[in-house]
Amino acid sequence: MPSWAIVPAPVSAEAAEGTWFTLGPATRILTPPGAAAAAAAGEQLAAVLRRSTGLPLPVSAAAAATPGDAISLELTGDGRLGEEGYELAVTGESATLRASRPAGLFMGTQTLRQLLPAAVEAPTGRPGPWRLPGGRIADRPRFAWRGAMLDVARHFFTVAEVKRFIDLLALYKLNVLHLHLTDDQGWRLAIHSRPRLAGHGGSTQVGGGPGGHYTQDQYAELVAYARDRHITVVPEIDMPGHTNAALASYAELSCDGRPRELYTGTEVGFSSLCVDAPATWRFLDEVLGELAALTPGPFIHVGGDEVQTLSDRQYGSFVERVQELVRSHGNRAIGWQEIAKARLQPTTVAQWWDPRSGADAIRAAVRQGTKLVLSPAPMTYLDMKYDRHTDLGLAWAGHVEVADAYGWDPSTVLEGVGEDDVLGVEAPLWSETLRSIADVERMTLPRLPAVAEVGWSPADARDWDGFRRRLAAHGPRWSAMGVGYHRSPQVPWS
Ligand code: TNX
Repeated sequence: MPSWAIVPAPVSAEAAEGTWFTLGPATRILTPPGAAAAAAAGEQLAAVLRRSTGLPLPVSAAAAATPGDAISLELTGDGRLGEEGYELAVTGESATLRASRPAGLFMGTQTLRQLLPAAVEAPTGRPGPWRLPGGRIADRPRFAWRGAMLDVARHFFTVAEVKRFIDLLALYKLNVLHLHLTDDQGWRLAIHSRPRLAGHGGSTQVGGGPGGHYTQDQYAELVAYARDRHITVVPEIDMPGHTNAALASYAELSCDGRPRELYTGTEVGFSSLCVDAPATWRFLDEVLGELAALTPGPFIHVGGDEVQTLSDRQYGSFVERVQELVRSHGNRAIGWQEIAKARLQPTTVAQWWDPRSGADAIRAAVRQGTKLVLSPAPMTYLDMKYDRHTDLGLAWAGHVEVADAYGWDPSTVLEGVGEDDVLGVEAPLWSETLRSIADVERMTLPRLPAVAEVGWSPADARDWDGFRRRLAAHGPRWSAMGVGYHRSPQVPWS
């Protein structure tokens, strides 16, 4: 494998030593004629490169096959490279990116960015030269679901801040943004039929700040921004627990009919919807109906974690009924691992997070055909401290250093669960201790790229020592982007 610092590592790469393609004033970006989504990948690449290089890089539909002095994006017209796979060939005269689908072209342009000098990420002009190393890459993802979760409930993050987070996902070829939209401390999405959810339930956050929420237009803007980067937003409405903000907004959701006080602490497990009350099911039908209308992707996350106030029977029948409700609105349900205690429909997905408990129920569900998203806290939780010196974050699952985030394999990490049972991986970032997007970035980098490589790269393309060297080259890239990161002592930063 050449010494290129591509993260996640591609399936195969071969350098043509001594060959370089230098971008210049005459370089063009060519896109497949008549394919709007593919043309968009070319425009997005141009937008990144123009700011720092100052080159015009005009984007136009290709007239003939692969001319010189161009970055050519081509669609193969068959399914050979899969939904997200691509091939990149760089000679002294041109760069050619081939994919079967627009998503593959987009993924390939992320590799192209990473092959250029770090300064290419700067928002304003830099000197260059802007050279791509010659060679060939063939690449496609190992898993279909490669996600990150952002908790906008414990602390609220604005549309502009979430877009910055999406930009990081895109750079590392992640394709799912799971938004944790509701919790005890805040309800962050306007629901027209229930205006007090956002208006009252969204009015605070952990520590008592002003909170905030997204209007439906703002939320749709986030979904579109992600979709333009081939990222699907999976919205989460946590239930039946983690619902204090809803209980504070609508008294009929509690069995005693009394409104709860807004909550700004960080305890978990105390709140629950009144699971047998008709008012609860009217409420959930309205909320999930409005959410389904805003959700182009198939999945809606229904939470289901850490309920301590219900019997197993109550919990199980709640989950079974809610997955049916999600289905009735045309979506597939995903929930935290606890939902494996219920009878799951074959299309429902469980998200494994807590290796301390529940493994038998998960294995039983998997034997019935349930697919898993893997988010084991000791490896993937971006809110865990790196080490004892980290000021931000929690430590209930231990410390998560870069080597922990990197050093595991999805097909062996949980006994009784193999490659085919795994839909993919996801790194959750809970925000109890994170008050700003700078805090978010410092916990996300450099661990998110580690999880991205676990989800994308074949096992035989991965090794820790190579990874930490490649990762080190991304520090200057993040600095050029104006994004902060944790200088983990495990990575040989220059
Ligand atoms: C557990 S992970 C939770 C969250 C907390 C997180 C903190 C999960 C499904 N539930 O409510 O924010 O730990 O690390």
